[in-house]
Amino acid sequence: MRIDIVTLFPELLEGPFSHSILRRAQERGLLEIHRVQLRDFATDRHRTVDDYPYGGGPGMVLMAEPLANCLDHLLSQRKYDEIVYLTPDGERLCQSLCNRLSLHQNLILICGHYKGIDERIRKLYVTREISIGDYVLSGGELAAAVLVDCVARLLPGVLNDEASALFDSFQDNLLAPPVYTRPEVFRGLRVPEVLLSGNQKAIDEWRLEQSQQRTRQRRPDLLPPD
Ligand code: 6GU
Repeated sequence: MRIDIVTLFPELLEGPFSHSILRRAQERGLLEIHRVQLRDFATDRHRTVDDYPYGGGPGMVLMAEPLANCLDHLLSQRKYDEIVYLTPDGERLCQSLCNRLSLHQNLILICGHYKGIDERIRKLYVTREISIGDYVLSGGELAAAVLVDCVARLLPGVLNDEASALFDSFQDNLLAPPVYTRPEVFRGLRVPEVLLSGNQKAIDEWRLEQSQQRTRQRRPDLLPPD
């Protein structure tokens, strides 16, 4: 998968992809991330990318022209499956959307700033608008990093134990069960006996029960209505 991220702050997107699973995914050639500096597509000598909103009000708006030039440049190189604009008024990101996005070959992510981007870019280019939750970030970069992380770990070959994404919280609308590792007793707290029993059927049943119980207690909204 190739992801082009259009941003005014490419430095914000260096750290998140340089370690651990995302780094390995890139080293293995499973994931290619390109940071595209929007300012390089400005048309005046001051390299202006934002301007005051028509109608007044606080904040600045990312201008249509630099964004259109940038997107036209990318679109002239290859076909993209989706052009995603990260915005708090977009569709809320969830695991099933990550699953669907992970099936694509080429994505563009647009990071907004200030009061957002000129509405005409949304009309003319953007195919999908995504929010990562009901709170406001100062820009789309952290949201883009979240989206890339969630999607990249689903690509075949990225996780070492390929089955492990299948058992994540949310993959089946259940929260994950508790996990334990050595030692058997820590500050007086024992690992549940069943996990030491070697009885895989009993272990699977216990995990399912714990998942259901956790989901009922913490996230009843995830359960089907009865
Ligand atoms: Cl995608 N962008 C910004 N600026 N804030 C957000 C968001 C995105 N998702 C949640 N809050």
